[in-house]
Amino acid sequence: MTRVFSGMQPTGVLHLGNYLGAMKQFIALQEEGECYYCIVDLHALTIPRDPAELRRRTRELAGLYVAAGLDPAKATIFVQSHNPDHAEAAWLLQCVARIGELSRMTQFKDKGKDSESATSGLFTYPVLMAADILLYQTEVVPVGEDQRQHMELTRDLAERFNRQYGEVFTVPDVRIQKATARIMGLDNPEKKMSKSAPSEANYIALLEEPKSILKKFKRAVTDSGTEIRFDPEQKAGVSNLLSIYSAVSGQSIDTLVEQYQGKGYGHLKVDTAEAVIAELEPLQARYHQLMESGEIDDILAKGAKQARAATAETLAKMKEAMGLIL
Ligand code: ATP
Ligand code: LTN
Repeated sequence: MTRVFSGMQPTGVLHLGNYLGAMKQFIALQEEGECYYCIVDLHALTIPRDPAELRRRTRELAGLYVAAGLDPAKATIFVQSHNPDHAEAAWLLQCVARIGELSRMTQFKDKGKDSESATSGLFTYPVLMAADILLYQTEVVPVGEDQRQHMELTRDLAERFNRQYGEVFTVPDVRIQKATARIMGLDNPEKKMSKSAPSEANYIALLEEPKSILKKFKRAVTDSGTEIRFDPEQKAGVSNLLSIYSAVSGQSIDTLVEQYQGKGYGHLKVDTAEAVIAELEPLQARYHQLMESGEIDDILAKGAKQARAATAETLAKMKEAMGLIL
């Protein structure tokens, strides 16, 4: 069975971009692979957070994973800090990673490079991500487009370690779902939908009320034309709506374009909103039920045990290869 690993940060609200770009792939892969899905709370610490909020968001994300369709009987769902091997392996890999390559990471350049007060954790963030992945001998990592550079670094670190210390790691492949790799913001279709966006009009949260979802789609920014066609360069807003509609309805973009010939943007917006609401309603119902029952804490306890069991051998191999006494 293919080993699959991916993670999401328990920060901000989870949005439709996370769901379509990452989570839907997680759900599909659990049918064919041995999957580990992690809530990366240690990564969240790279930017100062309110401790109570981090705890709440961590449970919330776990609940959303399960409510969206991840099945704890098929996949291991766990919190990163519950398996201490991640932090330990990250240290070992920091002694393989180079300052030069970490300085070139665009996420670091965007978020911290020019700030004296940025944490050193923000700088070594991608090394912890590499540790997450490599510890599980992962073969496939499903993520959105923005993680491509981090995945290249992960592969480089695996190859360098194997060369320097002997074969320990599987070199993982990235898996990016093209059609939904970059869902754009509703208020600005030139930028990706993001939970750190300054305006709430940018995203649809997974737990958002139907009324509010409809309102945001109605106000979604499009061009001043009237023609409905898929053209992300010239018609970013309309194309984004078509991508979203297609992903939640299962209809191809070509079919939708044909169906909306001669109809205005207004129709497309309302129908997209309704399709999104229909997709999210069962998820929202399951979420509330899960959280109230306390079931989520049992799922995370079981996941932590499974995760620890999966990484012990690789961590021991790393230490041994590097010259530590076991
Ligand atoms: P931020 O926007 O604050 O950088 P984020 O929304 O990217 O955060 P992450 O936790 O970093 O959230 O991402 C979780 C997963 O969702 C990653 O695999 C990421 O690639 C994917 N993802 C995030 N935004 C989008 C988007 N707009 N379209 C498609 N996939 C996305
Ligand atoms: N950097 C990723 C989150 C992340 C991750 C991982 C993704 C941390 N560790 C391991 C895949 C595999 C992000 O910001 N989306």
